[in-house]
Amino acid sequence: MAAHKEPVLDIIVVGAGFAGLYLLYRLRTLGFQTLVIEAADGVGGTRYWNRYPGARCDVESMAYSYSFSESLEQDWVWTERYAAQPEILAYANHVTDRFGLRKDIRFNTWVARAVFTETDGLWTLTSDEELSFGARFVIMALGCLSAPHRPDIPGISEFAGECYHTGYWPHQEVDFSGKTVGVIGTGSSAVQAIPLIAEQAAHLSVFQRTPNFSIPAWNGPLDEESQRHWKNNYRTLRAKAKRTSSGILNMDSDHCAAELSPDEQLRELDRRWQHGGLIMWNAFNDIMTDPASNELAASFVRRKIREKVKDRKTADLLCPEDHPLGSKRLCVDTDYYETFNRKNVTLVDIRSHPIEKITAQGVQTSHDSYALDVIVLATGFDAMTGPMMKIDIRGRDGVSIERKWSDGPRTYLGIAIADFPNLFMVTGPGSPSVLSNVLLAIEQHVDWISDCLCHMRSTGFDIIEASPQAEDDWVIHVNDVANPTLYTHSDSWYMGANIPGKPRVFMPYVGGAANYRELCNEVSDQGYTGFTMSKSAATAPRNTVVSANEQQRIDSQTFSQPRRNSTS
Ligand code: NA7
Repeated sequence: MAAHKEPVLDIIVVGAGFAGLYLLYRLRTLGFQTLVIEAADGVGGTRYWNRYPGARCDVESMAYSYSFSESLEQDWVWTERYAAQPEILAYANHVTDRFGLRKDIRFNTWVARAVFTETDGLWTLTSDEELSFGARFVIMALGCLSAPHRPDIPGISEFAGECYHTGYWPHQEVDFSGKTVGVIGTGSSAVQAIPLIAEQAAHLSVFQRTPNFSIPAWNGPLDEESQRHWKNNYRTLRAKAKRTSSGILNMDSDHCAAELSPDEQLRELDRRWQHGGLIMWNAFNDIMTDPASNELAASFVRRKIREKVKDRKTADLLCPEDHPLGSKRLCVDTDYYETFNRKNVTLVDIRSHPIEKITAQGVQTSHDSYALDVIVLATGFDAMTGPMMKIDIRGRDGVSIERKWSDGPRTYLGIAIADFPNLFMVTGPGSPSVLSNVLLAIEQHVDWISDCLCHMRSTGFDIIEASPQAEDDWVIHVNDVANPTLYTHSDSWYMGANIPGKPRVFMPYVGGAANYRELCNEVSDQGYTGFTMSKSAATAPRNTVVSANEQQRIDSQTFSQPRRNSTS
């Protein structure tokens, strides 16, 4: 590897989604020279790409927002209980401009390779156009759901009509009016898109392999009173959310199902249904560990589906029977089930009659052919590990992330990886990430990583690395808490089961966001246990490795010193 000729930055962040934006704000404020590299021509990450009709958050807008700036919290006005994608993207752009972040983001640059060099302890990132960037630290802020999964259906490239993936939607509006449309997939994206596509299309065929549990959002304009309540109590509400297992208020339950009488169980399920959204996930505190408890909620939702869907056969097909409620991400909908009462909508059961191929004209199953003008692939993502694996990341001795994670992701705290010094991840596998309010999860990781970097700067170390033992122990712990739960009982993207050939490993940390936060704090409070810190060969004799909790103050500084202004 050639020595760096260009200036080497303190930190390169990859990704300008919600994680990358907050990282840039925080690191710049702390005086680190930071550059964000982003593949798109704008900020927003997942919210930039997922522009399909009906795309919106499934955590309520007032909570699905940054907490780091009180004035931002007070100034920004969300208009709906669950904000739609354009409004979330507008929020990301507002934050970018409000804090002057744009000038330190390099857009339209796809990072293809990231290589650590032992000799100088630096990372070199190379774009697909062979532009090279050097930094002491790399922080992967790639998002968990940013590598769209385009299934390898025979003939897919032969289709003569329009074909779109929900995770890679065109910027211009797609007009479905008068067209015959097929949606493949029935996860959250499809559940949000289908009712709106159905309103326009001449006919819509929904190709369903696995039905999902979907809970009504009861979305609508955000009334002034609830906005005022949130804005007057943001500190208390955020603090309360941080003490919960999901970072989402009103979600946790104090009762296991068996503690309640059948009437009380029903009242609780009904209360959560009437409230709407994800809180059905925790109707009882043993819902993800006790099959009987789970079945109470599952059968309640199935009854609701049957009440809504008029055609008996269609209703039966829409009722999930093959996985526990919540073991796949719950969907949150507006009129999803009702859409199947429309005359122009057909549910096609591709579990019984799989798609055999896509032809120039449309979809052919083992039972029938469907002529289509438009195919919408709502087929999800190579979640959590996919975004990292799309980059050729090389740590010590050239070891690749692909090889390192060939049997499933291995991380320490979902933040760091042994053999990949000075590389951090935000909401990486092994952290609660997708099982919690992701905005809170992002802020927790960014704050923790920033504090760690400040600690290193003040102690003079410039290399940090997770120890193999700490990583092994964390992987065991992540599995130990997941294995007794019902999460492992379904073919979900949490398990990597949606991607052919992907190792079947439960990837997020299911031990609870509040517990996890405490564990991370213990690690830092005790001097970064499980990490080793050292000085790079450029600034210290080789082998100056000091375990983090034994470290001594070293006078020379290898970072840029804190500065008041931003990096450019
Ligand atoms: P999901 O939830 O992974 O849903 C993808 C859907 O696509 C799901 O119904 C899949 O069926 C289906 N699928 C995937 N591949 C195929 C093939 N080859 N043939 C037929 N059907 C297929 O992705 P979403 O984008 O909806 O949501 C992702 C997350 O974003 C969501 O959980 C929220 O957190 C936000 P399967 O279930 O595999 O049988």
